[in-house]
Amino acid sequence: MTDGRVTVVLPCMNEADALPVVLAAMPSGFAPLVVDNNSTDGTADVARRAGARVVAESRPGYGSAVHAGIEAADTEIVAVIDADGSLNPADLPGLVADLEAGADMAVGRRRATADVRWPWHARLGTAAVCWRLRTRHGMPVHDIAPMRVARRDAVLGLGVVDRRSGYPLELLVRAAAADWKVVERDVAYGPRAGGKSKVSGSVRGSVHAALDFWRVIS
Ligand SMILES: Nc1nc2c(ncn2[C@@H]2O[C@H](COP(=O)(O)OP(=O)(O)O)[C@@H](O)[C@H]2O)c(=O)[nH]1
Ligand SMILES: [Mg+2]
Repeated sequence: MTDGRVTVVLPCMNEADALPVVLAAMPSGFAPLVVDNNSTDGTADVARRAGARVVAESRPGYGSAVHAGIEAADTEIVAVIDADGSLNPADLPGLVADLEAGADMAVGRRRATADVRWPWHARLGTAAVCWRLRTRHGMPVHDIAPMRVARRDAVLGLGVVDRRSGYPLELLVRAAAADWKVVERDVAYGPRAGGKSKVSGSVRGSVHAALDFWRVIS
């Protein structure tokens, strides 16, 4: 059992360096659930030492880890946030407030802090995909739900099948099809607290993400 009101799913692939910073910033009432995706840097031990619950998911991919975490959650409300320290868990209570005010899902819109490294190809990809989400799917968002809060059973009920980087995008497409009320609010986006980027920081990661996005949205 978690003792928190909200389970915070943290998909992790080698985030031992950044994770302590993220876990230390967890507001009270938010119980971290680290999903360790074949890390080789001791991520699971670091998480346990910091008091987080840990589940292992051997199938690779961001979506695999997120899905495993939501399934393992034992609270009505679940949050998902990156484990690299670029997003601040202190922004989670605001999203939960939106949910409690009637939203089916509350999502963050990244707003860069002064020192962030946010590659142009990542920004452009996000902008293009969100334009498509707004015009084709009527989903009023400007970011691809990098941080989100929703009810566990409802999210599982949407039946998202992507298990890689396309997961958050498919979630938004399915939420639109299900007529969900999705509320977006600004959240701070800063540099990683440590470790290495797996997605937008490299050409390989960016190409994979772009292909995953295209599969979902085309
Ligand atoms: N489980 C799992 N998590 C991943 C994978 N790729 C990225 N992540 C996690 O997703 C979050 C965002 O990835 P990150 O490397 O920061 O991507 P960036 O923000 O585009 O540089 C981090 O918490 C990563 O550990 C993956 O293949 N499997
Ligand atoms: Mg990141």
